[in-house]
Amino acid sequence: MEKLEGKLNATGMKFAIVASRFNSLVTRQLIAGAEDCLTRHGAADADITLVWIPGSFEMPLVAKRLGESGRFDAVICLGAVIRGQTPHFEYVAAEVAKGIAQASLSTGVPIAFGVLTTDNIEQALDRAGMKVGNKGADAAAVAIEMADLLKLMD
Ligand code: INI
Repeated sequence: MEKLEGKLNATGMKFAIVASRFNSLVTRQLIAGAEDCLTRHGAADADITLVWIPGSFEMPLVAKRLGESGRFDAVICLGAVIRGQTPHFEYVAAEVAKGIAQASLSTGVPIAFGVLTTDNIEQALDRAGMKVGNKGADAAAVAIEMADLLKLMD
């Protein structure tokens, strides 16, 4: 039986990280986790491009453009949408998730969803390197695995 499974080897791969400035207290920690994961798994620092955007709502368009550029093996989206901060929480969270999925499908480039959706800032910080791991690092690991898997499928 043939088995295809991506490995966590980022050597020679190029990544774009898209991060929102909104809630940057949280997103800076997600970026740190993602960078650490990428370089620990062999990515060169020069092969990581960080793109700042105003808020998570802007993420799908930028992720799509980065995917279309052909410059990156994978894109990692990092944001924090916090319920207490806006009555639009449901809309922003849903649109970002849908938009990122669409961008990945339309470009054929893996785009990892590292956007926290939480009730409050504490829950967000807990998932950005405090109590419950670092979702930026998790998203980066998914990006590496998916990029490797797609290469195997070429
Ligand atoms: N953007 C976020 O990334 N997180 C949030 O929690 C948030 N809240 O609470 O409003 C948020 N809003 C900004 C939004 O992403 C857009 O930048 C804005 O609507 C302009 O398009």
